[in-house]
Amino acid sequence: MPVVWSDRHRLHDPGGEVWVGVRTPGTELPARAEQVREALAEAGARIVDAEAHPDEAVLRVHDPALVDYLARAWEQWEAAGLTVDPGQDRVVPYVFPHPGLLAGVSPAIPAAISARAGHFAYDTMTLIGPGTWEAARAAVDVALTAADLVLAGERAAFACCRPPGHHAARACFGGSCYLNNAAAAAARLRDALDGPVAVIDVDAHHGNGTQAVFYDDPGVLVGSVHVDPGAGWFPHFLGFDAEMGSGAGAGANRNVPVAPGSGDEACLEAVAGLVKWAREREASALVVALGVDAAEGDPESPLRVTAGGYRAAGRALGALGLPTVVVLEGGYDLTAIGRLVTEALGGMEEGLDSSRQP
Ligand code: SP5
Ligand code: ZN
Repeated sequence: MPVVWSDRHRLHDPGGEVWVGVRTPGTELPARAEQVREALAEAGARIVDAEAHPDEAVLRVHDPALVDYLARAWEQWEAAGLTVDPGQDRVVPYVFPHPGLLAGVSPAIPAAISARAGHFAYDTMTLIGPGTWEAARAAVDVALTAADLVLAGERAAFACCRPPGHHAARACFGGSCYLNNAAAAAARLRDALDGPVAVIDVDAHHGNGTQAVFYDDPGVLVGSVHVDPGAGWFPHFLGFDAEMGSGAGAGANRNVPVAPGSGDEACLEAVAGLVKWAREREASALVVALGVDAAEGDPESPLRVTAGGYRAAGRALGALGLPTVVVLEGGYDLTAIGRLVTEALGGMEEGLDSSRQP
C-alpha cells in the first residue's frame, strides 16, 4: 500500500516531557518516523508526499480556539519572555481549569500565555517548541492525503505521520498529541461515504481523543483496545468499558481494556471483537490507529505483543475487506518499530487479499 509522508515532521522536537514536575527525556522523537519509513521503503513500499489541505479539514474535528492556540503558542511564549525568565525553552502549562474549580462556570481563556497553556493542554508532558505547529499540521495533511488515496480507489494507504494524534480531543491536547490525525481522516471518509466509518485503535493506550471527538456521533464507530487504565496506565481517567457513546452516538463507542502483561492472545481476541463489531454495524470504511507500543520491549507500555501478533492483528483488520486508512500513532522502541509496522501492514494486505476470495 502507498505510504504517505512529510519531511516537516522533523520540525517537531518535543525537547523532553515534564513528568511529575521533572523534565525527562521524551520518547516521541523524529527518529521514529524515519525508522518506520526506512523499513517500509526497504520492503518495497511506494512513498508519496503529503498534499497540503485547507484548515477546514482540521476544523471538522477541532475547535477553532485550539487550532488558533497551537498555531501561535510558541511565538507568544517567546514574546512573553518566558524563554529568558524563567528560562523555559518549551511551552509548559502550570495551571488548569479543573472542573471542580469551575463549579459549572465556563472558564475564561487566560490573558497570560503561561496560563493559556493549561486551558488547552491537559497534561504537562506534551511540550510546544518552535516547529511543533508546522509538524502537527503536516501530520494531519499526511492522514488526509492517505484518506484521499483511498477515496480515489486505493484499497488501503498508510499515513506515516508524527507527532501522533489519538490523545487530542476537540478543544484540548496531551499524550504527545496535538491534532488528531486519525480523526481527521475518519471525518473525511465519513463525509464522502454512505454508512458509518469505523476507527479501530490498537495503540497500547486508550484513544481518548478520538473517542471524545466522535462521542455523540453515530457516523463514526470508535473502538479501542489498550492497557487497562484501571491498572494505573495513561490516560488514567478514560478508556473503561462503560464508555459507550452518548446521545445519537450511544452504542457507537467501544473500549476493550486488557491487563498489563497481556500478549498476543488477549490482544488478538480484543481486536477480533472490534472487527466483529465493525462488521455487524456495517461499516463502510476503516481507519486503523496503528500504535506499535503494545510490543514487548516498548518503553511506554507493559503489553507484550510480538511481531507475529502485529501481523495477525493486521490480517484480522484487513479481512474486513473495507477501504482502509492506517495512521501511525505510538511506538517508541526505535530498534523494533520499523519491523512492527511492516508486519502489521503486511498482515493487512494478506487480510485484504483473503477478503477478495469468493
Ligand atoms: C501516542 C502515545 O502513545 N502517547 C503515549 C502517551 C503516554 N505517555 C504516558 C507517560 C507516562 C509517564 N511516563 C514516564 C516516562 C518518563 N519520561
Ligand atoms: Zn500509545
